[in-house]
Amino acid sequence: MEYQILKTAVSEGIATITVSRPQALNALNSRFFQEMDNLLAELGRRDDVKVLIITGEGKAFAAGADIAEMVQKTQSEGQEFSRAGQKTFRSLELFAKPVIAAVNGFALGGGSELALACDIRVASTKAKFGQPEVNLGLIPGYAATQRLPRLIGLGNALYLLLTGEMIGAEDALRMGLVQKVVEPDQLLSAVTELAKVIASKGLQAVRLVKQVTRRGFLMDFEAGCALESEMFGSLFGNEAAEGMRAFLEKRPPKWTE
Ligand code: CO8
Repeated sequence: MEYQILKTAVSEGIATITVSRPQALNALNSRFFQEMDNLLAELGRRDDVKVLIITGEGKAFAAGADIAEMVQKTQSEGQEFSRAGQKTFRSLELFAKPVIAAVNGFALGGGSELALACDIRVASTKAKFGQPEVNLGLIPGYAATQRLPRLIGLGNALYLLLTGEMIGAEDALRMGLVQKVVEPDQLLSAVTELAKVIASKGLQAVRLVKQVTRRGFLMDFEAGCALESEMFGSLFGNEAAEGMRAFLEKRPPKWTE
């Protein structure tokens, strides 16, 4: 597939995807979702990609779903547009490798929902977050009503969803919406460093941390613990043997790719 909106660079095990439609503040249209589906399938198959970074070109991460495309939709088309986007963001959430959002600017509506589907969010001091759907007579359609309360608590989520207020990076940090805030010119280097730290760990362990934590979060406690024990056990005689042996031999581990 020829990518018109998503630019990808892969280096040292880290793939950086840049949403590049700056003239529309990276508003998410149907083409974006087609490209993202395709790209996730491609990058998922590549052993040389261990961590994914998603960022935006220009002054936005993504300023929402494309209002110009949505305005003409009927009820059933609106529902379908929502479902298709939810499916893409769910694939991102379940992507086998960790995904970090490097939020460079506006992350509004669907753009905020894109960040919410990532595993970790790092924001530039210039980032702005919000769920302005109510300003348009809409509600979120890419699962912010579901992910936001799970991530930042019901009170904070309802505050953002009901007011449509745009908040800055420091407020987002206080609410737990982002994990770190850095200066704009340091955003990509800081996120790349973070990605490198993760990429240096045991590959299977990293994948299982994501899988067990995400799946377990939606299970009851006992079922989640049972899943953890099963996956914990699966690493023995495997990657964990090398990791523990390396510790005892006082040397860095040599992970198999
Ligand atoms: N969709 C389409 N075009 C957009 C969008 C968008 N979401 N956001 C910005 N643009 C366009 C503008 O129309 C403008 O285009 P043009 O130059 O052709 O006039 C260009 O980008 C630049 O934007 P502005 O001139 O407005 O830039 P400002 O710096 O003045 O303002 C803002 C920046 C504050 C971010 C402003 O652009 C804005 O408020 N944008 C809309 C934000 C918004 O409401 N987002 C939520 C959209 S709804 C949504 O995401 C629902 C998701 C679920 C959908 C489920 C499917 C049904």
